[in-house]
Amino acid sequence: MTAIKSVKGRRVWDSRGNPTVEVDVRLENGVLGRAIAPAGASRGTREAIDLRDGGNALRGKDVTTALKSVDDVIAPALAGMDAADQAAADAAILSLDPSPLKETLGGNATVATSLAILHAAAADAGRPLWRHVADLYGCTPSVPLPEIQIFGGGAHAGRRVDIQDFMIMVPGAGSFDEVMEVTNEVYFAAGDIMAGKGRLAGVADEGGWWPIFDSNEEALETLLAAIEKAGEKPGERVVISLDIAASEFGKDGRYRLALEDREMDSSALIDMLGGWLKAYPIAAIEDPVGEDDPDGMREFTRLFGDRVQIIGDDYLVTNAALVREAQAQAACNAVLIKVNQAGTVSESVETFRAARAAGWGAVVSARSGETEDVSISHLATGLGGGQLKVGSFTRSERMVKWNECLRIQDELGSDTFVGGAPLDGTWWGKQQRA
Ligand code: 2PG
Ligand code: MG
Repeated sequence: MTAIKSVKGRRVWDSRGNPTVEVDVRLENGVLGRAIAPAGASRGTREAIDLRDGGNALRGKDVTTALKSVDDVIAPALAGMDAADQAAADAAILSLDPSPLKETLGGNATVATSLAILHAAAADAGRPLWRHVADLYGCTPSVPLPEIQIFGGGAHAGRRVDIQDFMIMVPGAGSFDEVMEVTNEVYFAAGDIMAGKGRLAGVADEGGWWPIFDSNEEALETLLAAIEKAGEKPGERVVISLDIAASEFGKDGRYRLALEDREMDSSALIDMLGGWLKAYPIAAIEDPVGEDDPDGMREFTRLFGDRVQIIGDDYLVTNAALVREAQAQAACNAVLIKVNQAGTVSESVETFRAARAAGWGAVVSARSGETEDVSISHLATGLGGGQLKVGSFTRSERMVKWNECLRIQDELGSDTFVGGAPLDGTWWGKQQRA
């Protein structure tokens, strides 16, 4: 056992230029673990609270209250505890804030601390973080399959298009390098097509192109054209995945597509998405309906759950109880794992396990506000059998995570690359087996 000596918060800045919480966990023997809290823009109402000071300074986004939680409340409770006992450390943090959404301490304070403990324990054991995670949770590590954004929309691109993430996956690739190569070709092909048509405005929050499209379908057509321009046959090595983020434009079963000035109910939205699933090689779809539309999610899953990965993000907020409830109701067949939605590593891993135990997919994910922290590349690898969603193919807060996966792959071997495995049973998996 190596005891925790000190826990110290620091204000640093994220990819959107907003303040965020960094935590240093120092052990008695001098070893350091450090992590930074990310921040979402399209947040689920049931996720851990990202505690901000409010007021006028720094547009209300300062984190001095969350830093006080770390220094004055969490630090004294963790001093002397064993850094290798992640479960006990996380339980101690939880006991300090029994509120369901961690509004007292702040989820940003708890997640940075929890991850920093994980880093400290790995460093103390002289192991890479992914190996520590695999050992701690008894998992077989594997290099994850990326989900990479080509253009942004929704809350990440001034709502220029309604749908938030237009992404590709390359499950037909044999290695992480191959995914990077193919994605580079598709990303720049998309940029060229958009620039050629006067449809390119810049880059969105996660580094995907900021589009000027007249409809959501134009986005899908452009993505398809980009895949082809890159020399790929859509639906073979490369497939499309979408984050609809429907809670951002829907409430109480009514949805409003601002771009097309159309309002629709849940079943019309499901029909529209069903049409896209027929017309385009879409292998995964996240939050197809709103977080407050369980009937819609059940219906969508009943209709399409056998051929497409249906990922709950805002709908499940990395909460194991919500995952089990959704499983009981046959809603979704995969979960997005965002450590800051849960607020601690232990709760996130519990959610991951609840998903995988029922044969669900589990996609470890970044937030739209990110930093140089690479914890999620290690978590996705160490937990094994997963997928990784980080954003696009530009901007260092994204590339640092993809590049870390390349380094991990060098250590672990490309034969552990997940490829199409987690998509088994989905539309793409069946295509592959046929
Ligand atoms: C999402 C994420 C990442 P945000 O909705 O999946 O794309 O966005 O961090 O803004 O919630
Ligand atoms: Mg999402």
